[in-house]
Amino acid sequence: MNKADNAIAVEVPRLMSPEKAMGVIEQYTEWIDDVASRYGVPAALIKAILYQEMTRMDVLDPLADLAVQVTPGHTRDSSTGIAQIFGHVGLAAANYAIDHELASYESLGLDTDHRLDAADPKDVFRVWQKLHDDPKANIELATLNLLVAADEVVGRTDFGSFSDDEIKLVLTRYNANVRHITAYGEEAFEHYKRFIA
Ligand SMILES: [Ca+2]
Repeated sequence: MNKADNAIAVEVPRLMSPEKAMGVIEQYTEWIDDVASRYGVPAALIKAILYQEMTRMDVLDPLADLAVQVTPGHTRDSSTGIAQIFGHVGLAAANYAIDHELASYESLGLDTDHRLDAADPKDVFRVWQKLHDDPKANIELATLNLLVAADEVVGRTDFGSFSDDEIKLVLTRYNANVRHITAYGEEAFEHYKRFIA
């Protein structure tokens, strides 16, 4: 589901309280610091996305995940796991890491004997399943997706040099395929500042 136009989702109960989301972030804080330093993405940016996505999950999210699992050939996709990543987005992030020699399929826990292909439902489902089952992989691919987003909307990945608006654009791009700052980007930026402090 695209949370950018969640006119329906607003009415359904959320799955996680802010306190629960903070608890999950606390639980994975060492791993977040690990992937942050490995890929040069600020830990606060990763935490902002995790907080934003977890607190926006609602009862429809597990239903969409179930639909992916029961669809013949797994030809459906859904945003899944604590960073709410689509299989095809995680796959693109993995391939970005491979192409930039930042990681290998093996190091990402994606056992494959061929280059993963977004046009192949089996490959997309392979990544989706990892995203769904493994919170650490979900966090790592979310981090790589922030790199992909920065590269795409800012044209650089040296986050230390980013203006506030550039950070907001990256946070926005994580959620929607647009080039202007959205309410999501503004909100996630407030969490980013909170996690930096
Ligand atoms: Ca979802």
